[in-house]
Amino acid sequence: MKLPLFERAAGIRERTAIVAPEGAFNFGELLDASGWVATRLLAGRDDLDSERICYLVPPGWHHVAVQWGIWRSGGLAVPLATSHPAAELAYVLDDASPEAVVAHPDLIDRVSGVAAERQLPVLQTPALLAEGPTGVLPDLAADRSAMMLYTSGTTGRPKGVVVTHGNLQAQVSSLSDAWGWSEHDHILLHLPLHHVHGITNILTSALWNGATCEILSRFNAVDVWERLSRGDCTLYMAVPTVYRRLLEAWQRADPATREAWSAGALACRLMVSGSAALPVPTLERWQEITGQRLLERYGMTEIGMALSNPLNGERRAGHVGQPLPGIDVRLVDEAGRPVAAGAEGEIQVRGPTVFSTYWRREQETQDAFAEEDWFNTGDQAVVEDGAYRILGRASVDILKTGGEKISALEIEDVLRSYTGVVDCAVVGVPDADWGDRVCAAVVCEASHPLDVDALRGFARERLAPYKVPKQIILVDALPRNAMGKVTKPTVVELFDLRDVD
Ligand code: MCA
Ligand code: AMP
Repeated sequence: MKLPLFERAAGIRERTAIVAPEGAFNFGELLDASGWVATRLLAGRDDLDSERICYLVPPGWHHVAVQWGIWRSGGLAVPLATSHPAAELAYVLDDASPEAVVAHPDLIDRVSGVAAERQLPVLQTPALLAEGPTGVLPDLAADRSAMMLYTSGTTGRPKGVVVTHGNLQAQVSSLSDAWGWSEHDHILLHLPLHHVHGITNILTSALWNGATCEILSRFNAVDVWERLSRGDCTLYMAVPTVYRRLLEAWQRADPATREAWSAGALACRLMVSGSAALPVPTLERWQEITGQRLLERYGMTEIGMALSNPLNGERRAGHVGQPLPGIDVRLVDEAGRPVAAGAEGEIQVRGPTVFSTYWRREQETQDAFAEEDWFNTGDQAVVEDGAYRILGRASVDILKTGGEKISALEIEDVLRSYTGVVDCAVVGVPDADWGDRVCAAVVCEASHPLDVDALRGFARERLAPYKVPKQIILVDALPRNAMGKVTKPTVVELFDLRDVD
């Protein structure tokens, strides 16, 4: 069976698929280049049979050609985060146990050492996608694994969420119906390509619909405004922190520039916010300056998108709307029973969009599901006049900073491994810019004065930059309850609540 994503592309070879720092490429070029990548990865075999291929490639043409090439060879695509230090990359390589790593010349130094230590071959772009022979590529069924994205949870280190081609198709089809995607769409992409938001909602949705995805190498508020002001982008999607950055840049601009930028934003047919709660003042201010009412939606790596405000109809501030087409959503109480109308509960999701498994973690996969295939999201919500409102997460140890989900426990483990640290507590302090600002209270040995900058440097070598605490304070003891458990809400109070909307 041929996968519909590639079949559809074959029917529109001349349309522009990707505009990237490397140039503009049509669907025919994407099929050709990904065919050469797939043939090289196969190296004479019929099918990669879901072997993992990790790739560290900046957002752009090479990235997309490599992703499609892995898919077309029957491999399981494991994108590596371009912001991660070698230690985080090493963790993913150990967990995913890929057969090879693909690296872009700009990033190869970060991964070549850790790959060599594991005797993994490193294949380089652009050579991997240079013109060459195209062999026979395998036919793939929808239940074949497509990609694995790493996500933090309440236990242990990040887990690989395995998504099948069928899951991906269901996610993209649902969003296409709900948000009215068509081949006439043109969307900007600057979000990282190791998350569902960038990969599924933007890149794959565009390519599925024969639309154009224009990739910026990184986020810069002025660049985004300048690009929007050309008036030919139809869609824009980002996280709340990005909208806040855009508002700040607009505020700093002169009146003529503001007018041009606002007109560009108004020319879009839809602007979407998600990955974290959109503060109502951000939504309102955005509408004031652009005339656009942001559409807020809710999703998760394991399920894609589940809830969305409508394309046409009321987009209620502070709410995430209704279940998307084809997706079952319900709220349950602590015993797992559906709650009465209007009561709070945990969101459960079921449907063809829900992931297949956590990579090599059978028990955790089982624990994540209730009876009848309902996935437990760990998010609390309530339905008010037919629209869901997210109330927060069940666990205080899962934080969202600038749209990145992180585990406080993982950061604590790293801080505790630093000589002189006796104990620590990592918390998310409410912050208007980041959502949760990652902060740490640290207890150190009385005999061992601690250099906070050195501790931060230690963390920076081991953790993704967004996990490194923005603020570290030294305390004599951590606040604990009668059971001896650290009371995290009291730890939060040790830090400033800055300028929170
Ligand atoms: C960068 N920094 C951060 C973050 N990003 N700190 C905390 N949280 C962050 N998210 C730090 C850097 O380490 C650096 O610190 C300083 O901020 C400036 O870094 P820079 O790279 O210039 O930052 P930026 O380019 O302005 O990045 C901010 C950003 C980015 C654009 C908001 O974080 C971003 O693109 N976030 C979106 C992530 C995303 O796509 N999430 C979706 C996952 P220092 O100066 O100390 O070195 S959720 C998902 O996929 C689900 C399914 C869903 O619902 O969508
Ligand atoms: P991730 O697994 O990184 O995809 O993050 C998913 C989590 O982001 C969800 O479980 C929610 O906690 C949070 N999230 C996503 N969208 C929203 C939203 N619109 N409002 C509040 N939280 C959100």
